[in-house]
Amino acid sequence: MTTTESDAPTAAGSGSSASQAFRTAAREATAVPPERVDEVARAVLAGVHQAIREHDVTYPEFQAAKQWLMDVGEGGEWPLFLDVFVEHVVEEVAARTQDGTKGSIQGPYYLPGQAKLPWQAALPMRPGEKGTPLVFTGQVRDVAGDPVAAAELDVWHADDDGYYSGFAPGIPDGNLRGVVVSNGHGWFEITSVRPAPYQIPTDGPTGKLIAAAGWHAWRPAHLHLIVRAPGYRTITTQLYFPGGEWLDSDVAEATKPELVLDLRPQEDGPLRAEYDFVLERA
Ligand code: MBD
Ligand code: FE
Repeated sequence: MTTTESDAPTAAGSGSSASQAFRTAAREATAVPPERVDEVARAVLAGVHQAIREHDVTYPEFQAAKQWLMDVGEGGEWPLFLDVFVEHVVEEVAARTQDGTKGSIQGPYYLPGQAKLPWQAALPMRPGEKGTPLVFTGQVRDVAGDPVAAAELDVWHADDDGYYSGFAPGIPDGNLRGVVVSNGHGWFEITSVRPAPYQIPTDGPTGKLIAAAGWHAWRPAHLHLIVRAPGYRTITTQLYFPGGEWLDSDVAEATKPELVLDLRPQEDGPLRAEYDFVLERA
């Protein structure tokens, strides 16, 4: 499928922009000892060998797979592909030792260094930003139930068309991104717009695999957060809307029942959503 043939919105170039963001992210160099490389690389290869034997994979299929792997690299979609199809298991392993609020995958669209905002703030948005106005409130506490003041809530989310600033073209830098700092009671109140569900770009190799396999390309609407405070273990997570489409079939398998927002019943005004975060000591 090409962009012009598709009637669904596509985030042209979002997948490859994610490669650029990954390369420029400050990351600690990890020296992996040879025994560990041996053990894990061997297991990965054994899994591939097993799939080939079990499914009688042919030479033409092997060559098609090789071509596709080259396309993913050349299209810059490895961060997109790996975060959609693999990261959830890495998070599952990390979660084995984690207390407090559940984590979820970071995904490919985080950008550090966003504007610091007071506890009660609107995320940067375009004049007349399209979508349902959203007010997201809550409290940051520690596992003992005491408020955590000056916690940073590093928030980012898609717009009403499902696009992320910094990745899809034509959106101002920093749109719907910000670092909100909790007050003395641990409270925060973030004004934004409700994000739309996210569709994996259909015009790249990741989208082509999804179409070729007959899968769907959707993630439920979500807010991304990194919550951090000095002395506490940082939580990277996502929050979802109750009853949201794709909540039970997220292509990235990154939903958890504990990560659904509480929507406050209301007659009019903005959509009001609540969530409290619990941090454990680092
Ligand atoms: C997203 O918005 C996202 O959160 C993930 C995990 C993968 C692709 C797009
Ligand atoms: Fe996302």
